[in-house]
Amino acid sequence: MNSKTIKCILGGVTLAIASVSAQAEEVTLRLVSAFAENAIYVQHTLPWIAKFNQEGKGVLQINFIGGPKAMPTFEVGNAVKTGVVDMALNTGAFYTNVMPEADFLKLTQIPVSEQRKNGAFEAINSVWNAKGNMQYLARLAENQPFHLYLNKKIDKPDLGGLKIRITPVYRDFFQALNANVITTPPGEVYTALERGVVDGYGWPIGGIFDFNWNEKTKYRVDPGFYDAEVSLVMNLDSYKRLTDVQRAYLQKQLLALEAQNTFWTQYGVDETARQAKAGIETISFDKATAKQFRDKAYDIAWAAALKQSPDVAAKFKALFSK
Ligand code: 173
Repeated sequence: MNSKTIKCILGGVTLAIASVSAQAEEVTLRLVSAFAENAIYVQHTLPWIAKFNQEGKGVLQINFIGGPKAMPTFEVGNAVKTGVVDMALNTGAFYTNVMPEADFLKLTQIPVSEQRKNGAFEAINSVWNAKGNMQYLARLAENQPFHLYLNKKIDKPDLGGLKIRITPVYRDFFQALNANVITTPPGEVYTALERGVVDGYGWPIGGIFDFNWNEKTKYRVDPGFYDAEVSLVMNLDSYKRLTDVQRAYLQKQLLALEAQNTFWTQYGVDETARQAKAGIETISFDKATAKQFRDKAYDIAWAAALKQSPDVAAKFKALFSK
């Protein structure tokens, strides 16, 4: 046997050991959240992470690093794209800097269980893979419409003269209602309200108590519009690096997480009651105006989406609508 052959055999042995250990080795995924740790989305997910780690010993683990104190909200998307972290709990509005299409997910009008069946999930992933270097894993919030919260009374859907805190979710709609808009992450809303920098803000039906915004909120405008999309996403390379066993384990747990989405309907009801109890008044319009308001929200958002990214928006619109 010459030395080249020996090297070759040794190399083969090393490779074989490497592949065996790759199969057996537990992998830990680093997860950051774009929402603060006390936010309902994180609180809802922490028990799932604990169970994930309990049942995934020797296979796959999640290391929850933290929220915006660990990484600023609007930087999380890029950190997932580049692999600085493996996973994030995030919403599309916070990573339009990675791909503008991320914000389109607020426009889904069918449950995520149906999105998995009708091709919407694959359509999302083909964009997320190609443009964001991300795998879209699971949607962990559903049935959470967005609302406009105000400190000044309005009697018609006109926000002329009002300064409203936004994210990309609300931009086109609130601007179409004549608002002056200011983009901030959730972490800056309390101070903005306290200092009178804004007269109101957009947020889903639930969660304003998590940040004490109730102390600085007089009115909620009904009806709600869109559906808050909060999801787990993963760096595509990290996802591809998983073994089949690890990926199957992840998938099983992701479906279990989505199966808990029934939580959100009652949560929305409870949060509505809690707001009323806290003295937050509801501003509502007559039936026809309310319908116009909601229709306008969707019309404006789809028009903006179709302008921004015609092919993706057209495909999503067909798959996301009722
Ligand atoms: O208002 C926001 O910060 C926002 O865009 C959002 C998106 C999903 C859930 C909660 C808030």
